[in-house]
Amino acid sequence: MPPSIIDCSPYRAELLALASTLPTVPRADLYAFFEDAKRLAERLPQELRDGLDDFNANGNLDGYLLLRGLPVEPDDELPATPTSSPAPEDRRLLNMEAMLCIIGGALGLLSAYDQGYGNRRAITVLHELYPTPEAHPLSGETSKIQLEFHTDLSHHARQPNYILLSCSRGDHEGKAATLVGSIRKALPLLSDEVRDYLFDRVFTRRYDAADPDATANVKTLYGDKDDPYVSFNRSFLTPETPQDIEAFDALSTALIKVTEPVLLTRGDLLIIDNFRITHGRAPFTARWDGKDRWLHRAYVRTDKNGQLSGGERAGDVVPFIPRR
Ligand SMILES: O=C(O)CCC(=O)C(=O)O
Ligand SMILES: [Fe+2]
Repeated sequence: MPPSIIDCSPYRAELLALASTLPTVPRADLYAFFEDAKRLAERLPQELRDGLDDFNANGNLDGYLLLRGLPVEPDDELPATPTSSPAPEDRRLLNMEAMLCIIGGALGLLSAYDQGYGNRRAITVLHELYPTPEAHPLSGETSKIQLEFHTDLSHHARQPNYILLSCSRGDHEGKAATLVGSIRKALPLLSDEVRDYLFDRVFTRRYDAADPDATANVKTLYGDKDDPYVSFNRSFLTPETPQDIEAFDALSTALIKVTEPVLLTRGDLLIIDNFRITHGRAPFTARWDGKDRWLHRAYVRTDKNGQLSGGERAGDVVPFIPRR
C-alpha cells in the first residue's frame, strides 16, 4: 500500500511556478480557473503525480493522503482569517487555494453540491472553513465542540469521492486535529456476524429536520464485501431494531479505536477518501484575532460509484438526488 504522507517541500519552487500561471482572481471566472488548474495538474512533479494516481487507483490503508510542505504564503502576507462566507469575488488567489485546485484537478472534477435541504452557505466549489464567533460557545458548528464522525454528503446519490482540505492557518494551540477513522483498519475488528449484518443493510437518513418525508437510503457498509466502503453518521442514521443498534455500536467502536488525529498546519493539504473513512474534528479554542484556523475545502468527483454520467465539467453544480 502506498504511504499516506508525501513531503512536498522539495517541490516548493516548482509548485509556486505552476501556481503563478493561474488567473490571479479565481472567482472572476471559476470554470476557466478550474480548467487551467486541471491542465497544470499534468505538469505536477512526477513523483507527486505518481503518488496521487496511485492513491486514486488503489487508496491506502489509512484512507487519506496528506501533502505537507506546500508553498503557503508567509503568515503576514495572508489576509485575516474570514469570519463570513462566501469569500469576496475579487479576492486574489491564495497559494493554498491554488494547491487545492491543481491537486483536485489531478484527482477528478472539482464540484459544487446542492445538498437538498437548502445549503447553509452559497453553493460553490470553493468552501472556506473557519470558526464562527456568533456560534460561540454552544453550537455544534463552533470550535468548542467536537465535530462528530460523519461521511460528507452521504445522503446524496452522487456523494463525492474526495474531500480536499488545504490549510492556510492552523489553530493557535495545535488542538484542532481532523479525526479520521479508516474502514480498512476497522474491518478486521468487526465480527463476521456484524459485517454480514451491516453489509447492504439500508438505513433511513433524514436530511431535512423540517421535512419528515425528506429521507435518503444509506448503507453503512457496501461495495466489495472484502474491502467495503463505509458511510457513517451517528446523529443522522436511524437504527431501528436492537440488532441494528448492536451492529451500529460495534462499527462505531471499531472506527473510534482506529481513529487517527491529523493535525493540519499551514502548508498542509489533506485528501480524505470519503468512501473509506469517516471523519470529524477535535475541539479547539478560537481567539477571534484574525489568525484563527483557516482551511480551504473542495469536493472532487471521480468515475467511481456512479458519480459521473458523462459530459460533466469541473465547476459544475451537482443537482440534488437523494440516495436510494
Ligand atoms: O475542520 C475539519 O478538519 C474537518 C471539517 C469537515 O468535516 C469537513 O470539511 O467535511
Ligand atoms: Fe466533513
